[in-house]
This record gives sequence, structure tokens and C-alpha cells, in this order.
Amino acid sequence: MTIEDSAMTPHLIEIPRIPDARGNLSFIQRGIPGVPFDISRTYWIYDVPADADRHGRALRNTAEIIVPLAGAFDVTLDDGHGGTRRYHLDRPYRGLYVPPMRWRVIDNFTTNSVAFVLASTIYDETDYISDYNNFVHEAICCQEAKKVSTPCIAEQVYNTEEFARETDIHHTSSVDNCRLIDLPRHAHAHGSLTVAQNDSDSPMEIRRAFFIYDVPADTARGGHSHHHSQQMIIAVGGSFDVTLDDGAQRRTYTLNRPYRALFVTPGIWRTMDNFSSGSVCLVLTDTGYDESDYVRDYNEFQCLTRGPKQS
Ligand code: T46
Repeated sequence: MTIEDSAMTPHLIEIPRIPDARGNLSFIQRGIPGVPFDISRTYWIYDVPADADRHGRALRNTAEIIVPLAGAFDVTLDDGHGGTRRYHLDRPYRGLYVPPMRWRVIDNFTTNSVAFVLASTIYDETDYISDYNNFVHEAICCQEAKKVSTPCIAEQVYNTEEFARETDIHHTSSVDNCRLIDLPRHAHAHGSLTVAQNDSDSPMEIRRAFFIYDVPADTARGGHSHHHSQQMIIAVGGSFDVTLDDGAQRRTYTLNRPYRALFVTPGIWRTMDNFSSGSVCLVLTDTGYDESDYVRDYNEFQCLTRGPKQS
């Protein structure tokens, strides 16, 4: 099956999972098998009361991947031609790819569950079909299935040589340029939804998402800086502390709101600790994963930051 064919069919995606003693980490970006689009929008649904029904709807041109970052829920997909299938999602390393033009209902949320969704388009109200009869009508009329745009991943992966020629950002990095951002929060009786997408309000483009979960209490993570990667770090479940260090100043943030992101610029050493039990750390970043973007040695970090600092 080609990626174009698979992009028109719902399927479960095995999201890479990297376990270690500090917890599990999973990451998702275009190019992972079963992920056929560039991320344009992300949103997450939380604080859903048990037995709440979220309204069904379909998207005309948007493909989505739904990941249970915490807890479990069911997703029922309907193609409008009589075919329905119910998926039970209960593992943060297993996502469901939903092509455009599928009616979908999410229900059966367990307590404290978090549904994370990656979408191929930014929000557009006209893309939504919220009436089931209209959906069936359009699904029948629309015989020619729409293909998801699939530009080449090679264009997305950053060019290490080009970056290497640039002046290293560590010389000018400052914790003063990092900040908390309150993302839009849509609170309803059937749960809350927060969005981060590639629009003019975003401080960075989102190209990859990763999430850290099953972190044992008293564990620390992080302990590195990035040459280029910018990040938004969000506590979508529970809480933890993030300490930022630019070589001259340190600042610690407690993250405990699913709608509040800590924006971290490149060249900043970060450590994360004080994870509450059951916490989930979501990180949105503007680069694909590349180990050469990391500085993992604090002495090297200090050497890199010894250049003149901007005031
Ligand atoms: C960061 C903090 C907040 C991948 O293969 N792909 C990925 O996208 C990521 C993020 C990691 N990995 C591998 C690299 C390591 O072998 O997963 C393993 C664990 O990564 P690391 O030790 O860097 O995990 P943390 O929690 O210390 O740091 C992570 C991010 O790596 C980092 O960018 O800023 O979270």
C-alpha cells in the first residue's frame, strides 16, 4: 500500500517508545510509519467528566492522529457509506490515524484521560461538518476521495551543515527570552480543549511532538540544551518543574496547567524534576529529532555560553 493509499484509510500507528529508568518517551513527526502529513495544528482534550459525550463531527480536508496521552477512551469512525468501526485507545504509544471525511465520535473517557490530536491543517470552521445527515450526503456525493497533501519529508528535516555554519545561539541565549504562554482554552461541560497551531500567534512552527509519561516520582529528566530547537513544554497531566539556565541565570517554573506552555528558546540548558505521580509532559518543537542538535555535557554548554551576552 502506498502512503497515499494508506492516507485515505484509518489505521493504528505504533508511535516509537523509548523506555528508560526515568520513564517513557514517545515522539511523533512526519516520516514515522503511518504519519503521512506535516503537523499544522495540535490540540488536547482534558478534564472530560466520566460518561460525557463529545459531539460527533467530520472534517472535509483534514487528517488527524488521535493519541491517548493519559487514560483511555473510544473513537468510533463512520465512513458515511455504512462502514463503522470502534477503536479503544489506551496506550500513549499507539495512535489512531483518521483520514478526512470520517464521522467520528469520541466517548467512554476514563477519569483524568487526555486525548492529544495532531491535525494536518490549522483550524478552519468551514472544514467542519457537524450534522451527521449532511456528512452522509457529502460522503455519498464525494466519490473522489480527497488526498492529503504529502510534501516530501526530506524538505522538513533540518540541514545540519547549514546550521553548523551559523553562529551558535548559545552566545546570545537568555532565560529572559523564555516565557509562559497561555494557550486558548475552550472549557465546556463535556471537557476542555486547548489548541497550539502554526498560525501567527504561535512563537514557533510545530513540526514534532513528543511526550514523557510513566515518570517515577523523584526522577529528573532533561540536562541538556539545543543548538536550534525551540520548544513549548506543557504539563497536560499532573505537574513538574522545569529549570532553565542560560549560563548566567537560572529560573524555575512549576508547570501544572494543561493550557499553559513554557516557551524555551535554543541555547538554554533545561532540567525537569518534581514530577507528580501520573504526570504527562507534552513538548511541541520546531525541528525533527536530531541527536546532533543536543548539547548534553554541562562543561561544553558553559564553554558555548561564554560569549558576550545580550543585555
Ligand atoms: C527536551 C526535554 C524537555 C528520540 O529518539 N526522539 C525524540 O523526539 C526525543 C525527544 C528523544 N529521542 C530519544 C533520545 C534518547 O535516546 O529518546 C531518548 C530519551 O531522550 P532524552 O534523554 O533527551 O529525554 P529527556 O526527557 O531528558 O529530554 C527530552 C528531550 O529530548 C529534550 O529535547 O528538551 O525532553
